Amino acid sequence: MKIDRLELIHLRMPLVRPFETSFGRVAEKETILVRLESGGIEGWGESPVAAAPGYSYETVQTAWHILRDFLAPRLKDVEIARPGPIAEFFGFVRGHPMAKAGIEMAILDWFARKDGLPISKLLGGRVEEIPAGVSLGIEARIDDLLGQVEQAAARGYRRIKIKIKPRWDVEVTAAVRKRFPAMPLMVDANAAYALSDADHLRRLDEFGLLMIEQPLDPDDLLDHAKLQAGLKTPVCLDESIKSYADARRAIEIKACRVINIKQARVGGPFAAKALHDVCFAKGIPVWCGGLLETGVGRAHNIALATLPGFTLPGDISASDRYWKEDIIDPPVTVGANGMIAAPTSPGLGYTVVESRVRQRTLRRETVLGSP
Ligand code: OSB
Ligand code: MG
Repeated sequence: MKIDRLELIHLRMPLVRPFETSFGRVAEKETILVRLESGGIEGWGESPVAAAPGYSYETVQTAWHILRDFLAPRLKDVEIARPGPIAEFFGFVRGHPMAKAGIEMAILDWFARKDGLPISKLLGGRVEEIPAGVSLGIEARIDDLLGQVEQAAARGYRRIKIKIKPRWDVEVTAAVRKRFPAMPLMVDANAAYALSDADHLRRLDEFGLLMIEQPLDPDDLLDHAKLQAGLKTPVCLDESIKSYADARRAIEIKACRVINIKQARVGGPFAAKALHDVCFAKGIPVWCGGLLETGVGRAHNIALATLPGFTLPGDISASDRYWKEDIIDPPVTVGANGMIAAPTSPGLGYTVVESRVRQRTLRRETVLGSP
């Protein structure tokens, strides 16, 4: 396959509720969709960057630049024989995994459509449904958060994650745990603490949390290992794990007991699969994280989460937890059993509704092939 046309689409989508983490608050998600065409078949991917470099250094502007000026030109006249890691083409660009991931997802979707198979099959996924979890942001008041947890529990979510930061942590977790004694519960700090907070973080041990996600600086595996040694609650790493090699190191030095896999964070579906495989072999449970993706990125996350090592509910929620109207049809839904059915139809398994995409588009550019 040679790519006839590659398009970038910068979207801005209003969230149903502003989402606040330790690094900031967003009311509208900005993202980049990647659309490719070859022989009359299309393929869709998403680089779920943000407007600001809070979660990672990548933003809409940096990813657009890397995609348009480096990654897309590299694929001109290149014969792509199979879906697979595009690292072989993109090794000359250091970093920028989200930019790379958007293209790799689009290539995977293209091959899946050509073969008439769902993307989950091409990745090697096996199960037909995956457990849904939800990630709830920092709120102005504890009561507001309790209301959100209540709603999520009523919708059947199998696991609830709450965002924490200094002064929005122990008291908040205690209140949620008191109201929902049996709910599988975890917290995500997005790197808001230092090792000197270890005594404080140990207070979370009494709430029977599934895990604490990314408590410390992403670059500091060593301090995570020190923290984990004195903590009953398992440490899960998100921002720290940028590659298969990072996972190997983190497991080796016992910096974590669980890993959150995000395909956009590690450079694409096949890098994510490689990461999954090493964790599966070493008995480290993994779950699929999210970056407030539109339906396109979320469909790719659902497919990834069908791999056998994804034994824990991830941050894969229904479309209506994020958007009034998702850009895919049908929307992602969670059944009364708290499960999401992985599509069995070709490609993403959802239709990208171009009229809704156009409605939310800030910029669209053909970066390879004729406009
Ligand atoms: O740390 O997991 C995170 C959203 C944006 C950036 C970082 C994170 C998150 C989430 C929500 O927790 C994930 C989702 O539901 O898509
Ligand atoms: Mg996280």
